[in-house]
Amino acid sequence: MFLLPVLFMEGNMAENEMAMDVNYGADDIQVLKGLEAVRKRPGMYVGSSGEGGLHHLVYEIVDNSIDEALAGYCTEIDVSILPENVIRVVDNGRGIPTAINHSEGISAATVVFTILHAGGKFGGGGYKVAGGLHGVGASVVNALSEWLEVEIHDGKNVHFQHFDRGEYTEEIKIIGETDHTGTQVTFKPDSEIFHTTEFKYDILQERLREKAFLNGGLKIVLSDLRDPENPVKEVMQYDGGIMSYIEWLNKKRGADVLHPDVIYLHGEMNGIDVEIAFQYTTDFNSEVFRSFANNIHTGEGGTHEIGLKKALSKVINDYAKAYKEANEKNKVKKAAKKKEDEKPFTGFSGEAIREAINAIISVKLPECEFEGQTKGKLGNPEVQPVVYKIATEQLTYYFEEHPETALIVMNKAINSQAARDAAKRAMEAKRKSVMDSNGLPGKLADCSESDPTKTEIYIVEGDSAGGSAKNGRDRRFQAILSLWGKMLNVEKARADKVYNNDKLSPVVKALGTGIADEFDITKLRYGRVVIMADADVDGMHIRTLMLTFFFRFMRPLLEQGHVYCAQPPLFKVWRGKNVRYAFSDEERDQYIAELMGENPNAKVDVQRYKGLGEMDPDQLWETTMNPETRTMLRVSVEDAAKADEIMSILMGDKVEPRREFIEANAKLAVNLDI
Ligand code: TTJ
Repeated sequence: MFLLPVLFMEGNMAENEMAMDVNYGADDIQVLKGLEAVRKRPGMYVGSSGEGGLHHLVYEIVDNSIDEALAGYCTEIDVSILPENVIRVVDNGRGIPTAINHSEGISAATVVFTILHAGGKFGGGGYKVAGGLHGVGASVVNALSEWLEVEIHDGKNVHFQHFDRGEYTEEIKIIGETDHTGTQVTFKPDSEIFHTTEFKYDILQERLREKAFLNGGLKIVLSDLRDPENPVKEVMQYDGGIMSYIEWLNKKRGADVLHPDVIYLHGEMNGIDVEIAFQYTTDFNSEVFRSFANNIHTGEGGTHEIGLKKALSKVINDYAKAYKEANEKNKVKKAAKKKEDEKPFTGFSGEAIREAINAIISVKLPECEFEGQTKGKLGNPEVQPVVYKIATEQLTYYFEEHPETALIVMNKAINSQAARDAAKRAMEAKRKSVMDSNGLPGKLADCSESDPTKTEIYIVEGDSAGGSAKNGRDRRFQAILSLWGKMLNVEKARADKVYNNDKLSPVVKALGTGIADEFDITKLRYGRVVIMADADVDGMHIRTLMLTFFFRFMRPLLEQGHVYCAQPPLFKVWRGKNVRYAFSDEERDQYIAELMGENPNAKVDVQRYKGLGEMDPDQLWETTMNPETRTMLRVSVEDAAKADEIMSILMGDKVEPRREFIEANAKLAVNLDI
């Protein structure tokens, strides 16, 4: 198996506390203070000083060009990774104004790159985003770059300015003539700030492709020129916008579609622009909503998503009701009334309506409020009724225009509802039989505490690891559940099958919440649900399966931050009695060096843990389970959504997406030591 991205979630890296070495000049004291603040706490401005923050720099610059495109003046944005991980962004917009900005007394372009939050003032009427990390602007990128250069073509002259760590010694100047307009920014992220300065092509590709889909027609070119032998270039331009995005996602997932047309709804009201595209697939039990506000992915959903879900329920239920009534009238006429038709139409549940949907909603508004754990949830209350109104009106109209699609969607809802009702009956029966015993699975070593705010459960694969965990734990608040048996292919499973699966049903019983429509968070028996699997490929497989299961059947568990991945060490490094545990190759090498000290002949031993089972209970406690010393990663809904997507690709019927995925990730697979 080749499963990955989920596992490389960025940990809570310590913020960089490095102080900056600056000379305070009387005039630019404000500017320097601003830049210093950014360098002192990069996490506050770009999210982290790790990989995420590093890539954020690129989006921050590209967003300026996208604003120019939204204003209607820019059609192409070129992003290049140059040798030594230097980034260059070039657009063909009007060019940042270079004239003196009167409030600051310097060139507007210089203001953009040196004064915090200046970006918006010159944004050319695009949508601005308040709060959170978004739209913090070019000055932040400048402050966090070893150097940055801007070149502006205004149709006549080429203007140029150079900065070092956000500061300049020379004013902006003309260095040549030009016959076109546009802006070019080149920068090298500061290795004094970032733990890593190595850009990952795939990360940039995914995000820039998303931007290209969200801004239909806009041409974004991504190049990787780091290896002169092997230059990479990719053009991303999608005239169909989010409709193309749906088609692309379905293809990538290997999902078959239930109806040929992607349903597209679009409207504007009260200054809020709404765009929706969706299509049903044969991937039952999957429900994918991808939502955006001002081009920013809202992984935790929010008011736009709620508005759309309500509209779907309303229109599809109304359609089915009208359809049934029309049918009954016909039948009365024919005097051939069947018994089942006498039952009143009670409607479909939201889950049944949404089963197997693949949907995108993108809203644009003057000012977004982001909330939630990761600021990934749209909070603006005024958005919900606007989305609801536009979506209900347009979808009703769409169904009138496309009755063949409407019928397919309605029949899908009927089938989904029937399957759910059947599953519910099966669960009811099953639960009765479970309740006859003590209700808890045999492989559960429970804890003595019962207050879920204090307890945690470790889900462990395999008996030897389970044994170590059981003996190493603090039994007062830590429960251990060993998994065994064959993993159910969650992809194909409907809720009733989960209860009959010998691997998943113990998890369901131990957590106490039930699943799917019946899920009830108030019944959760453990506040933290920790997946503890080996740091190898099999471990990743299990993690991916578990996360997919939680994503599909217990999503609120993820939304409310109850799910974690334990982080067992990869190496034990020791010299005599002095023992260290390393979680990466780098850390291992660092500890070896530290333990050797000045003595080149010192004997330092290294053990690579092949699995959790190799650790004795004390080691497992100390490195992985002890709240005082362990690191655990909380799993976000987005991490789980990624796992779900990988699962669909790997377990689906289609060979092509699987082959593509494996090929694309073969590099990583090698790194993973397979
Ligand atoms: C502002 O209004 C007058 C005409 O130009 C508008 C503008 O600033 N356009 C603009 C900015 N296009 N591109 C940018 C830009 C591009 C990059 C790569 C980086 C930055 C900070 C801005």
